[in-house]
Amino acid sequence: MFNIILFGPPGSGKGTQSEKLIAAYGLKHLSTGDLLRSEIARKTPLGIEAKSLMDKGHLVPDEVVVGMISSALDEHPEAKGFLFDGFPRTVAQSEALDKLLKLKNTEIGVVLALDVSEEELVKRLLNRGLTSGRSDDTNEAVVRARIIEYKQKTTVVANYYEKFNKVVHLKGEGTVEEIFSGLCSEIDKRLSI
Ligand code: B4P
Repeated sequence: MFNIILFGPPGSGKGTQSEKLIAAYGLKHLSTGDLLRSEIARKTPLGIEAKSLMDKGHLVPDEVVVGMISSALDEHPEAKGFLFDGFPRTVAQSEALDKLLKLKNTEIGVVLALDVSEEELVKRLLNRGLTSGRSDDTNEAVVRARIIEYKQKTTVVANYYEKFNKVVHLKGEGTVEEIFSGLCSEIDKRLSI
């Protein structure tokens, strides 16, 4: 089993690249953002609580997202590997993920981190907000709050995995194809070992 974390700030291309990576490598895609938006669409109690936080650009509590990921892992015992997109976003989430994977006798193979400048992130997200219907993409103050939340709580996740020598930084600016090809070459290197 080969498991990947696609890491980066909001708008860095995680969702975009995940679609291509799961098609190329047959991995199971686990996006906490998508899981939360599905709860919101179904108006579940979890979705209602999550929406009020997401609309302010805040993270959802660790126990909520860890619970969702734990269930999703259990639902796919046949998976040949998982692609984690937008998770983990805090050190507590990283520690919880490591424990969940250990129970399944597996671990994270690589953390692929997309680096994108702040102004490009804001531009991309506001642009997506014009068509996506995502309320967290339409307001610049909320977009900037998400980036602040990322700097304060999520950048440390890369430090956590750096301790285990698992992080590779890639430039997240350029065409979608160029970035995809850089990601694939990093994955292929590790799969051929
Ligand atoms: P997510 O759904 O994870 O979304 P995101 O980080 O905002 O965006 P992503 O990185 O996937 O978008 P992409 O660049 O692909 O999170 C939403 C919210 O959910 C969070 O703010 C938080 O509240 C909550 N949440 C989720 N996970 C959580 C967790 N683990 N813990 C706590 N809370 C959690 O796309 C952005 C735009 O850029 C698109 O329009 C795309 O077309 C464009 N784009 C992509 N690549 C490009 C390129 N190379 N050039 C130009 N444009 C590009």
